[in-house]
Amino acid sequence: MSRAALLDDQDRLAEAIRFIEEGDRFLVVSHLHPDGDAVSSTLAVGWILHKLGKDFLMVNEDGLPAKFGYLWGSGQFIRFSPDLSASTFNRVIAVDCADFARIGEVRSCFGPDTALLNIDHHPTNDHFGRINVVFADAAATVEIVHDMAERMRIEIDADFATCIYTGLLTDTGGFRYSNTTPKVLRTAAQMLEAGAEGSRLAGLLLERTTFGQTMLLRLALNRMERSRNGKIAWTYVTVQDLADTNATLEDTEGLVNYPRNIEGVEVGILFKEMPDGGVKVSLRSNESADVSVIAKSMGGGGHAKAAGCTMSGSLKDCMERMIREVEAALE
Ligand SMILES: [Mn+2]
Repeated sequence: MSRAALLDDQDRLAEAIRFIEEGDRFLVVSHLHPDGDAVSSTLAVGWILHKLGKDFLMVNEDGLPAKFGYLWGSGQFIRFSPDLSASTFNRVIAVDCADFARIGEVRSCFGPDTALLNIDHHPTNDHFGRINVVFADAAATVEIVHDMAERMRIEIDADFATCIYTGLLTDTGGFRYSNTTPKVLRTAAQMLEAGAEGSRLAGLLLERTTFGQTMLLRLALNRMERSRNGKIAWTYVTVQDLADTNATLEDTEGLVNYPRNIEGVEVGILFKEMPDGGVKVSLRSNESADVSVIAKSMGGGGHAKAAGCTMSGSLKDCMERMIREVEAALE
């Protein structure tokens, strides 16, 4: 990165710090269906505000996923309810939100003059804040929050370190994705030194499954199919499967990697029959194929290597149509 760009990043961070120091009362929000980075960056910002003796509320339209219950402040991560709209906040900090709409219902807590600090790492972020700290080269939003705390010279403890490590671990797929930079590993190392328990967190977040998840995986593996040339592999999950295995839709997360990971496969697909009709399709590609083009042509979207869409029709019909589309795209 150029020297000018780095200076600009430092200016943005300084602005964000001023925004925090000048206010007394904050609302901290993130995106719907919060993932590890969304939860961790919300709590890490809460931890900073707590250290500074500020008033704050952390609210999300969807509550805290139970597996993050070990994090500092998880008990104060509130699920939005309409009576919260009665209290408005004029300083809001949004973390890990690529666009304003992803904040969801919590927006009803914003006053007409709300000043918004937008801290994020998604390259598609549309800079919806008054102050925008959007660093697309950061692996996770927690990386930016950590840099803020460091710049503010707040002494980091094990609670904060565990939040930061959790966000780094989950957004880099366990330090495996291409966003795992030397800086990510240096920050992670510092968090271990500050008391984060790396192997415990990896076990909890990357390895542990529920019985329902494993039974669902067994069904999905049993049904794995592949195209004649071996370039497309797919499997599916029905509404009945979820009931039979006592699993939830969230338990299907990661299933699409099984077809994608097979040697020779270029596109892996997971079909999920939805309770309210339609079929949700997750597409993953390995090398050359840009699955976002296919997803977009079917009314969905995403990235070149990870995309999705929702189709209408029976599961069988949707599977046949989508596989034909992908075959055509690979020709
Ligand atoms: Mn993130």
